[in-house]
Amino acid sequence: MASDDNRPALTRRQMLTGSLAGGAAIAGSAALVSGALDYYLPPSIGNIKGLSESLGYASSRIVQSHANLVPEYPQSAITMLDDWKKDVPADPALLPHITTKFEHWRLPVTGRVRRPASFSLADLGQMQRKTQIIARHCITGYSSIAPYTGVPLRALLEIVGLATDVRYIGFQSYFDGGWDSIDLFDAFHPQTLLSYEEMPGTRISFTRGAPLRLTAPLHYGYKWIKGIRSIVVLENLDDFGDGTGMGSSYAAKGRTWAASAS
Ligand SMILES: Nc1nc2c(c(=O)[nH]1)N[C@H]1C(S)=C(S)[C@@H](COP(=O)(O)O)O[C@H]1N2
Ligand SMILES: [Mo]
Repeated sequence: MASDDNRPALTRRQMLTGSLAGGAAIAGSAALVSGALDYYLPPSIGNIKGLSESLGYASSRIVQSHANLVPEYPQSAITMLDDWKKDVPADPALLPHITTKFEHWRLPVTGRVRRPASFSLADLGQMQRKTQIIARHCITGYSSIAPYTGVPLRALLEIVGLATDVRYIGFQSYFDGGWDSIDLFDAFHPQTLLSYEEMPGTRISFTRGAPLRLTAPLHYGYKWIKGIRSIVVLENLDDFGDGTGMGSSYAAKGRTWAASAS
């Protein structure tokens, strides 16, 4: 992991403002995302005494998540690796979308959601948009600093709404039939994006993960799933992927599900 030196220092005032804003954001999304609410709130939420405890708990989770922001770099820090030029075999299911420039492509979001939906790239482009230049560390030893533009996964999950029992978000890939999953802490992390542009204004290439690619800032590169085909919202990992409960095609091959890089 890169040194902490690039992380912006948080003043106490910023932390307080951040946690207040976080509290408001939680209150605001409560109606839409009860799964997230469960995640942020302790079991005592149901009584009056529980309310103040719950607010404290929620704000400390928000401060924790800010503390876990990875450094963002200036344009000058971007590295171009030969590795990017490597051809990634695309699933034949993607081929028709190449000629139509993904006009008819849809991302299905299914599972434990209140409003199952599918989204075109144009739909995703109209949601909240974030550009970030961050480091991606491969467990085999090479890192790159690259730009990613896309929609925060959180914004998409707020649109479909999570059931109260949700714990994981699963992804299926066009490339190599890969599948992986993250928990809600990662799903709601502000730097977890579904990235559709590799440079602002330039659609992501197949090598970099077209049509859509996850950034999982706290994790090794193998969790940064390329070529996302569908998203499934899960209560547990039992029936996901190969049905062994491992939650990740890489874990099924011997790596850890957590893939923690920090
Ligand atoms: N579907 C899919 N996604 C994938 C991979 C893969 O083989 N298939 N490789 C992963 C690994 S191991 C790394 S290190 C990063 C590399 O991302 P980059 O090419 O953008 O640097 O993509 C990840 N995403
Ligand atoms: Mo990797």
